[in-house]
Amino acid sequence: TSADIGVTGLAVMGSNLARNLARNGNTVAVHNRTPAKTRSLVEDFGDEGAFVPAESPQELVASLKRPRRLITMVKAGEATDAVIGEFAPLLEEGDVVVDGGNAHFADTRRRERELRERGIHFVGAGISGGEEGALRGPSIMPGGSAEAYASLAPMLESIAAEAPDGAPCTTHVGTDGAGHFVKMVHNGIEYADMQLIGEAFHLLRDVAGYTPEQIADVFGTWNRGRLDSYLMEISAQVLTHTDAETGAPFVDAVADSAEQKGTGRWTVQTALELGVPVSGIAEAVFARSLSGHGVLRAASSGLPGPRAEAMESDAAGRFADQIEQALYASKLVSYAQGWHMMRAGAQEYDWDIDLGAVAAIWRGGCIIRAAFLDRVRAAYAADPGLTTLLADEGFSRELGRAQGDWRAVVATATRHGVPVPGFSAALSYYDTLRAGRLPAALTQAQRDFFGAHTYRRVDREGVFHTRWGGDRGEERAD
Ligand code: 2AM
Repeated sequence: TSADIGVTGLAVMGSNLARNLARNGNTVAVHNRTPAKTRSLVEDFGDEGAFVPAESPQELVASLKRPRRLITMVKAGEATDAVIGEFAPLLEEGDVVVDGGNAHFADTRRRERELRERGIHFVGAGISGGEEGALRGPSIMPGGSAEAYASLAPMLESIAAEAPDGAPCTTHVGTDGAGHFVKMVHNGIEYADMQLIGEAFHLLRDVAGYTPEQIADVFGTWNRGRLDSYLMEISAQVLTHTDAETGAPFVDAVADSAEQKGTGRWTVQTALELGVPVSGIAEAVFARSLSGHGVLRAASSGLPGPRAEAMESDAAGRFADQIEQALYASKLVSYAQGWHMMRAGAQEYDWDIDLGAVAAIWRGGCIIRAAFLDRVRAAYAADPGLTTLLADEGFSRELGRAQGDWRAVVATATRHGVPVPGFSAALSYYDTLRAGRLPAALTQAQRDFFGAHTYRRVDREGVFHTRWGGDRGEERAD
């Protein structure tokens, strides 16, 4: 009974998290269903800190100080339920179980409720940063009771990434599924970021005529400005890489069909249920999906496209600058949509989410870490009730400066037949929000015509219906 915390599930993420905990002075009990992994972890990395290997769940639980703290790092879904089912009977009131996997927040809510009935705290913690992050400092998004968070905070803060200002990249996000919910939105935003960078690449390659090497330079320049981010940096690195086998740019050797594990899809599904338009994220999910429809693409490859005029080389440099504006503005829209979704989720599930704090803990460790997130943090610090990030004074000024180039990029892409679903969906969202009047008025009239679905009027209160099939007189419908 000497271990500060237990980790069960010692695949790469679990092992690295256990090592991170041990390296930071915690005594870590480690367990895996297949004990060989436990042994090899201790053999290979035992000198990094204090590990207590356990061969069985009973042994693991017996080695923990009380109240016990146990992190499960197994696959989301049935495996997580199986592991919880195995450990819960061995635990006591006041013990804390943390699920560090990529669980769906609805599962986390259910598990939290079930364990709470037995007096056990359940914390669903989103962890981002991949394998490296788990080892050297991830962004950690824990959801659960305040009491459970208090008992975990020193440990989580010790292993989390540090933001540029030195703050640990973890905070108590909210109760039950709040942590896994914001992790889900994080991943949705990550999809959108990647899609937007992909569109910039596509335009620079096919319209501006740049080589991957030249595009890496452009990305490198952007990465020193307001687009400074981990994803921009690794994109530049990928583009300078040469394929060992063919000697061609590596990016040309990779099959152009993107896969997904499902968190982007979850984000969009949940957004649809909450009624939050996350069109930037949705377009990113659909773009990956469409890229993978090889048969459909082959059947469509003969469809006519525009005759594209080649771009002069001096125009290309100007175009690259415009793309930076389009990318920045579109990114801002995706983030605004993601934050709208977190606000809506917090309201629906009664979570007290500090929207600025979420931005703060994404400044380091996670895949979308970026200088930009400190701006988002500051926007919510200035106005915690901010309706949309787009309305923040600084951001709206930048959108004002970007919008001309943004439109030019979407227009040029369209003329050249280069798909920009991310840029154009973001621009449409922006223009929809700006619009004084929307054709939703006609939609409502159509609905009233064919289905007597009623409408409201601009000039007075009430609900109305027009007798379309009869004398076209108007009647009150409320
Ligand atoms: P294993 O090494 O015994 O397969 C990622 O798959 C991690 O989750 C691995 O450590 C794996 O253990 C563990 N895991 C997957 N399914 C599990 C289950 N049903 N019970 C316990 N551990 C499981």
